[in-house]
Amino acid sequence: AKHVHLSAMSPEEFISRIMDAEPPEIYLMEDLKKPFTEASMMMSLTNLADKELVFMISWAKKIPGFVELSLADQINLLKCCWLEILMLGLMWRSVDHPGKLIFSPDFKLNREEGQCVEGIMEIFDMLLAGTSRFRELKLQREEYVCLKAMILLNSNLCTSSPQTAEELESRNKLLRLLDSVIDALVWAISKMGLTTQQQTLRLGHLTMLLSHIRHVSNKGMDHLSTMKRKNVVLVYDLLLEMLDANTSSGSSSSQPS
Ligand code: AOE
Repeated sequence: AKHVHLSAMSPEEFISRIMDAEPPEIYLMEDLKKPFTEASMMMSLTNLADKELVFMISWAKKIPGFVELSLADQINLLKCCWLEILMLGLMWRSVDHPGKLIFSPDFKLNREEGQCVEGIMEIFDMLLAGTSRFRELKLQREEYVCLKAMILLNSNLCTSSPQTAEELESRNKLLRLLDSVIDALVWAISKMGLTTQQQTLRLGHLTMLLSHIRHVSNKGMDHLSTMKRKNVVLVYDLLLEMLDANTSSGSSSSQPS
């Protein structure tokens, strides 16, 4: 079932493909010297994000149809949503650990530990609130993978205005891809043995959580750029340069600066 065209793929097949695309568990592999300082905590968080972003690119490429989009669209989508994707992943890992943020199996923080970084507790609280909401809803793995793909494919829709024929074609592919993900999510919800009305409500509740995630991501971006102004976040590897070298424009609009 490797080369099935998107339009010929059942929601079930689509979900199984995006489940296979899931990144592995990522370990930080540092000896965390507690108590944290502002610099050491930000450094560990940044190191973790660096590793996760590498896997995020391979994850995106495994979503059926993603690599058929124009390169410009692929890059813009990832640029717009990388922090939202990281945050949804974090919420998913933390869902069974009330009050804790499971950044990785070897890097878990509770909200009080956020005290050492100025402004971070506010973000932690919003992340914990989203996590609690997913816990209340008993988010299923199938739903989680669909939501993550939805964030990626939806991140750019309202800001891109296609000019050329090529851009238009890529945008149409993007819209069809988004349809497939919505179909997949609807199918996943329909497997849960709910009434039709309950299924509709669940779809509404799950998609409304995406607006909370977008909000937290915007707040997190602001926070990251104030940290960078204070020089707390040091240069994050060569990752950014590597990514920028692959772009046609060489711009990085969502890079906190
Ligand atoms: C959330 C989830 C997660 O798994 C890891 C992290 C680590 C840092 C956390 C963040 C999080 C939650 C919000 C926090 C933030 C630190 C401060 C903020 C707590 O309040 C994020 C560390 C980010 C490090 C910066 C990495 C730069 C990436 C640039 C990306 C980019 O511009 N492009 C083009 C890359 C696109 C790649 C796919």
